[in-house]
Amino acid sequence: MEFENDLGKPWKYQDGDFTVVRSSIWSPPGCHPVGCQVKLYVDKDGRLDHVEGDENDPITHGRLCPRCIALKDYVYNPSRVVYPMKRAREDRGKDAWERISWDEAIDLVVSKWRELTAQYGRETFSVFVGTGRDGMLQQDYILSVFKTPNLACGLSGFACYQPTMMTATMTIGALYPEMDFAAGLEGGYDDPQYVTPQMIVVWGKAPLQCNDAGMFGHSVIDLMQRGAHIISVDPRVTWLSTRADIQLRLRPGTDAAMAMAWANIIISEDLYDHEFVEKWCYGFDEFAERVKTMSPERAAEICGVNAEDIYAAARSYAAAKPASILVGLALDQSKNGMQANQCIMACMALTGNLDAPGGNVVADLSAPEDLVTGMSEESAAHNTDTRAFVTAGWYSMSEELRNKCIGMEEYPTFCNQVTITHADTLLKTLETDEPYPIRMGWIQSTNLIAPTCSAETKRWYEAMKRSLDFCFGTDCFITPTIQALCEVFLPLSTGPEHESVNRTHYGAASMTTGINNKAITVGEAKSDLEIITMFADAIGGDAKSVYEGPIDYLEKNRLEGRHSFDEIKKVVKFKRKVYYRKCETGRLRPDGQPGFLTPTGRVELWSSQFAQANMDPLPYYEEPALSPTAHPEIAEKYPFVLTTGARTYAFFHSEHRQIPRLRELNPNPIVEINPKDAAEIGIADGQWVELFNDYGTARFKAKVTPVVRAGVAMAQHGWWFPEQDGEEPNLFGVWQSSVDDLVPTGHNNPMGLAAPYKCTCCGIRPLGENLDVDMNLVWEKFGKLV
Ligand SMILES: Nc1nc2c(c(=O)[nH]1)N[C@H]1C(S)=C(S)[C@@H](COP(=O)(O)OP(=O)(O)OC[C@H]3O[C@@H](n4cnc5c(=O)[nH]c(N)nc54)[C@H](O)[C@@H]3O)O[C@H]1N2
Ligand SMILES: Nc1nc2c(c(=O)[nH]1)N[C@H]1C(S)=C(S)[C@@H](COP(=O)(O)OP(=O)(O)OC[C@H]3O[C@@H](n4cnc5c(=O)[nH]c(N)nc54)[C@H](O)[C@@H]3O)O[C@H]1N2
Ligand code: SF4
Ligand SMILES: [Mo]
Repeated sequence: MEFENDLGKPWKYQDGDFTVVRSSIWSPPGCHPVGCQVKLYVDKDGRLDHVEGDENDPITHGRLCPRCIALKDYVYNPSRVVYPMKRAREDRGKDAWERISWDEAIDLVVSKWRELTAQYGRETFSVFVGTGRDGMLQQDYILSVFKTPNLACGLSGFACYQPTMMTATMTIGALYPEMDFAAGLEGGYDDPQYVTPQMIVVWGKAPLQCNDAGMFGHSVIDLMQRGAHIISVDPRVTWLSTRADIQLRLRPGTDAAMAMAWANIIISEDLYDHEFVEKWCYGFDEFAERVKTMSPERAAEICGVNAEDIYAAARSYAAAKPASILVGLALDQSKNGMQANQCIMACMALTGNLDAPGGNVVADLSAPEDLVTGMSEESAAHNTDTRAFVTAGWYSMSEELRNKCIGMEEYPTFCNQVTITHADTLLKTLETDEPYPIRMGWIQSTNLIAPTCSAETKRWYEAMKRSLDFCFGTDCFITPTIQALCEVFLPLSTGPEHESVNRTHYGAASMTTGINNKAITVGEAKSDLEIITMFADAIGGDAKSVYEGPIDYLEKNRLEGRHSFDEIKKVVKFKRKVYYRKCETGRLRPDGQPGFLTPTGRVELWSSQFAQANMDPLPYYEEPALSPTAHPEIAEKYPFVLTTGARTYAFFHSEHRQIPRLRELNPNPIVEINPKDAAEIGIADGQWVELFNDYGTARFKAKVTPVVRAGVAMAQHGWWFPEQDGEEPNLFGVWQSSVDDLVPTGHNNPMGLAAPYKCTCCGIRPLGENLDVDMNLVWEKFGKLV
């Protein structure tokens, strides 16, 4: 336990009239678990006065993004609901909510659960979850309390890090290798063990906006200041790409061709690390043979970039020692993305950068003194669980029940490893009651119709309305999803209102552990942990066989040492030890043997686990199914490649639209279009347009800008308008700019993973109307805090 890392002030201290609580903050509001340390200034009345960055944070040194600075506006937002509420089923969609007590709310849910599961079986209850945040770490407990095999994420192909995780597990035998930004090292960038990467490849990722999965995005800038160079593989010009040595502005969805060409160059020009390959790689010859089919010239044609730039990029990456690659969401949001990632991870291994200081660090699951607990022996032994840190609840159910997980028949690898339903299959079940009806739902941590965790969103909305006899939701706000579907609302406390633990990379490849300290109380809102405890108490019986309450959860399951929460919370954040070249020391395998946790004990360039799971064991290029480039008949109707969801500083997915200060940064839903395209279809900068394809339509304000490639439309996701009428049919205007309505279901890879959120097609037509948001109205509605 590295208590000495904390050099700063005590976790709680007095500053004039304020009590300052230092906290490694997590959700709500949503964020990926970077856990940037904040100082929460609480006034004499126990109210949050303001938030500052904590200069004692060993990683961020007090830097914050606008969402944390605006935290107070979220906590005391006038539209926030801090009491439980109910309404009648026939009042779904109406503002007919009535305040009730927590006891009544829990009773209502549990009695409905007893009634419906008695009639239809435990599997009739589906718990809808969104992206990782506080709630995700408790998904395991939700399963162990409710014993349902149907934890559901509506994101098609679980196209958020699961494909990347699966690729890493099946080729490297560990969760994805993160860029080494010295986060776990005691001395940070100056630690004697650390080597600054000479080259950082930013591949389909926006680290500055996203701070994705616990990677402190700004560290890229820190490292640039220390000499790191940048290569950008992104169709868009970004702040980072304008500082890059080489920009590869590829056509969306073609990353596998690009990555194969990189591997081809590295092998054919003999730029690889022979010793590492000899000792630690499996299937080199077959892999080399396969990537040879993708010449840089062919890749250049597919990707729409210059072949010389591909050569230069692969050579510079291979020459830089060390070099690291940041892989992002773009690789999950294409059916062919796992193959791209397979090559990218192969490049890390081929160049000797895998698990090297300043390269990409392999996740350290088996380190005995700071083991990620909760990893069942079963999953550790078989290396089958990409979310190994959350499986106790899954294995607390009988095999018979687990086998009822929707999608198990078609995608057993997916369901068993991700321990979650297969989204597109669940959608069909909700539409047809096949193989059995889903009659009860919990909107636990998603705003799926907003649109976030859905594709062909209107279908989800209709299907859930028809299928669910009873539905309840937990959130801070009445979201469009809750307004459309729920009978009971359970108010959720925000980060400053509860205690929790914050592990970067969700504990999968943690570099730091932070403590989310409680500073204030607001209304009757409760945390995810408190809510699940109330359910466990009300249900009793086998609901408690795995679950022993939140204190147990915090103290035993999420802390690296055997220290009490009270002890550790004073530290606020500590670092996990980092070990390099773990394949040599036996740290990657439960049996302590050298090597990787794959069937061959090596990095499998020819993946035996891909082969077992019905996938080609070697990488290949597959053109996006709805590609206007490859299919003239598509191009005629829908000439643009549509890529969606690039993040902004202002919002976390569908959140923060009701925070005027953040909304000012991005008042309207934006689609970016290249000036050449705009001129051709007669669109002026700032004009409203409609995007359309076979699946739906959505309206956006056009930003005409050369930062986007010609032929590509880049649209934002997660839009709703909290300032608008919330009742059906308007539902806060949720259907106006619903970009996921244009994303098709049914385009996952053979394992059931990945989906074309970043490479589908659309047409664009100009609109006569001006739909600009009236920011005065937004300020009027949400500007005055309560
Ligand atoms: N077109 C397109 N669609 C996308 C994407 C894209 O790139 N393009 N990205 C996809 C990705 S990667 C993801 S992960 C999904 C995200 O999808 P979601 O997770 O559904 O998105 P959010 O809007 O962040 O969160 C939903 C709700 O959770 C609540 N919430 C926040 N914190 C907590 C908490 O700690 N506990 C609980 N119980 N609730 C909380 C929020 O108030 C919010 O209403 O969106 C996906 N949708
Ligand atoms: N502020 C903020 N931060 C967030 C979130 C948020 O909503 N807001 N969401 C969180 C979540 S759940 C996730 S999963 C992460 C995602 O974080 P990132 O991985 O950074 O994902 P994106 O911002 O969706 O996209 C990254 C880049 O991919 C580019 N891109 C688009 N299509 C392609 C393509 O086909 N190929 C390549 N190579 N690049 C492409 C985009 O131009 C963009 O610059 O962010 C997390 N952090
Ligand atoms: S990444 Fe930004 S929003 Fe998330 S905790 Fe850090 S400062 Fe706050
Ligand atoms: Mo995500």
